[in-house]
Amino acid sequence: MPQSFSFQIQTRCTHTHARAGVFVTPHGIVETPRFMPVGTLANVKTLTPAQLLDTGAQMVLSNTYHLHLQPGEKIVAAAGGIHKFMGWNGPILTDSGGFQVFSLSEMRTVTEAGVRFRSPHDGAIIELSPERSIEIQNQLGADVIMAFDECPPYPASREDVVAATARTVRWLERCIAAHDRPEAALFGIVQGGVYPDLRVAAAKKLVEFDLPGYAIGGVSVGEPTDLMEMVVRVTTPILPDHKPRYLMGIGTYREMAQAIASGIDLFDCVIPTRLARHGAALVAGERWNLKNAQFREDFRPLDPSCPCYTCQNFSRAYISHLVRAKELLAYTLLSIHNVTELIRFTTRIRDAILGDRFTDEFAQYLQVQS
Ligand code: PRF
Ligand code: ZN
Repeated sequence: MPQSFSFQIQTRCTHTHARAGVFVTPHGIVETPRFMPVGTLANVKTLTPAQLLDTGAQMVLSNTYHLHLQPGEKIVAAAGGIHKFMGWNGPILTDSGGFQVFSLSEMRTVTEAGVRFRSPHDGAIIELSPERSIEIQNQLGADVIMAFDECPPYPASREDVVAATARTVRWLERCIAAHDRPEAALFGIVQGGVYPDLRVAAAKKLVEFDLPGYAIGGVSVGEPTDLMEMVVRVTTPILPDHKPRYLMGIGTYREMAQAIASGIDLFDCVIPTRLARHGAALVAGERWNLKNAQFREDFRPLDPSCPCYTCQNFSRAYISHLVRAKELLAYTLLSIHNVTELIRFTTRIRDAILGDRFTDEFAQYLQVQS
């Protein structure tokens, strides 16, 4: 690991593979396990950095694909890097763009060289490759950068997944060769679809590169939850114990609790901010639509036990009113609550691991599904 990074495990759960750790980056620490809010276009939608800090956020995720399309990495670099540009002085991780090209772009062609697609803004042809992705990410200047990978869809034939997984390993070698900025830690991404032997083989390959951290990708692409949990269970033991592990694009209670029990440390997901923009709140493990009539005269906070600014100052009735009137403040208040809620879920698990109470307190999420 580059000098400015370290990962210390503080406590291990005595019943599962869960661990509580501290990941040190050049822009501060990340106490794990932890949920990372998504700031795709160099902002977590509707939140100022001060509001974001109050949610308990430590590391924030941003996106190579989106920032390359607009405003372009040159502008971010000219601003002094992504931290200065977006006014967030804490740790930042950028995703490589691989997954976004595969999930968001039409008319893409994939070759060994890389991916070619049309800009959804102006139709211009854009090419991303392992080298380009790393170069763009280094210009953006995040603390953690991700390898450029090929994420096969679900379902996909074994043959197709073998090819995508092998290509992801070859692309990783090119990412490592292109990466020349010690201020950033390059994480590798394990692909392999829902084939346990392919996952294990890919993870073994990646570990040979002795990277500062590893991610599990290619999950939550439409497969049933039990298959996703199986993938995490078989892959995690292969990854080095003393390096941070990141499960990409996951952010439901059960999936996070299960993955933490398998030894995952980091998560990201757009769920809390996307739900907020649809007028929904995450409360007591449920999704509440604030437009519902039941909230019109309900003067209690969203969640009386929540310490967030929204719950400390506003009622369900008020938020329901804002949502119905389509007032922009609705989305900010709901995002503050939802992001706080998911981070708080992971910090409650972290505290439980530190006190070795994880399996007692989170038993409802940990039963294996048949
Ligand atoms: N690869 C990358 N980013 C991702 C994923 C992936 O497989 C996922 C999987 N759902 C989310 N984000 N590079
Ligand atoms: Zn709240």
